[in-house]
Amino acid sequence: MIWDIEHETMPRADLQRLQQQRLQAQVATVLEKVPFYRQAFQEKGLTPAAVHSLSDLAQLPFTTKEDIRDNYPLGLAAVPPRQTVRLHASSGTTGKAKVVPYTVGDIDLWSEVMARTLAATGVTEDDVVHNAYGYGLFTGGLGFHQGAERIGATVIPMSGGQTKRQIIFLQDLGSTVLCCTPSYALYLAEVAEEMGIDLRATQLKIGIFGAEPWSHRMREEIQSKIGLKAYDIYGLSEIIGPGVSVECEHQDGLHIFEDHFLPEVVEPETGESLPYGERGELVLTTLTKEAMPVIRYRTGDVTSLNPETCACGRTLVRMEKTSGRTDDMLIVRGINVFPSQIESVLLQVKGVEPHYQIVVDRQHTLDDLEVWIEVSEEIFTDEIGRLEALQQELRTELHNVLGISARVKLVEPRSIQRSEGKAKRVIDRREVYG
Ligand code: DLL
Repeated sequence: MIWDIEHETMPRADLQRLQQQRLQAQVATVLEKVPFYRQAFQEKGLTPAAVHSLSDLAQLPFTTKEDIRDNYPLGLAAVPPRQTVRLHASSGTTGKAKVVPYTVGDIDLWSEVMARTLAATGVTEDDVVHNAYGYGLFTGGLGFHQGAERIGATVIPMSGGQTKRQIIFLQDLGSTVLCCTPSYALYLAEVAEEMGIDLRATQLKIGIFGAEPWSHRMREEIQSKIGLKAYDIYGLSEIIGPGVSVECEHQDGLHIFEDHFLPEVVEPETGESLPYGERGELVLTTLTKEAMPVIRYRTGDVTSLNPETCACGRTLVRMEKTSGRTDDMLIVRGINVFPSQIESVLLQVKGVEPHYQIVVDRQHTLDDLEVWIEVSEEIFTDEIGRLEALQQELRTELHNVLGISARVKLVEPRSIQRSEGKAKRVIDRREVYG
């Protein structure tokens, strides 16, 4: 279903006109209210009049994660604290938290884009939404909550944790929609199985999974274990939270709500804009944010854009399912390796579970890549010869996909830590030695 026909199916020429007007207004606001942007524009010799058309966007300065951290906690805010009604924060793996303020208007915008998001996956007021994204500083819980309420669905604000209780409720409360990270969805399936409960027999029909990269094969795995249709949702705190883009029923890319978030793809090294279709780093500019508008934010996420009208009727550009982050991308012996590539291999090989961890180390001067992979219960109790054959098969498959050799360590079922939120897939020990 399309929640906002006017904006989601607008002819692209009209949409671009709207984006341009909004961009001009957003630039004027940051230049008036945020000293950081005044300085960044001055350094490039730019005035507010620099933005005549959307093509001028490419000259504007970027905003990075470091800029948000350097201005911790609220140095990039464009409104005084009394107009702020909520703060969220995302921690990341290192350094200070990125704190994000919201006005009443921002919360309204967020509810609206989340209503569009849920509607795109088929959620209506008749649905019961089991929301297992974490409530709190993380934007997942409250973001989904607001969107589901706006649609008029029934929300169960589960948050993360209490996995057995989640499963009982999934069964007893007639939930039709499951919202959580893809790794937690798999964990729910695993615990349900241990409890002797078949989630495929519940009312669940839609799953909305995101907040971390996951492959198409992982989608198939989740769909077959839980018995629902799994949709990808993308977003980030610095822009709004979840609600930047989502798949529609055709699942051929994620529609970006472009009337609010203006996307570009740039070459990660040079920052040069790339044409539609080419893969690079996603850069987003907010068009209607009040408390913390951001200009050309370097998301670090790798994708490409497709502007063709979708079979669903939406004219909104589609981003390819992200293959990972520029900073998650491991460079091992000079070769780029994405955790998602490893995941797709695991999901292809019989006898292993998609629970894995990647350990990169440095032996003398050479990078060493080791993948810890859980074997299935059945294989684990089998004879040694079968384990060795499996290990060899994985080594060969990983080499085929990655182009470099990796050591494979098979570990016991359930020995890799499960996550209630985002899974931690990579341990890079090279940083420790410098
Ligand atoms: O993860 C917001 C969110 C919540 C999105 C619930 C979807 C569902 P942050 O904690 O700020 O916000 O993390 C944002 O997570 O830059 C991506 O690297 C990654 N990410 C989010 N969604 C996806 C996805 C939320 N569908 C960062 N696929 C982003 C791949 C994703 N990566």
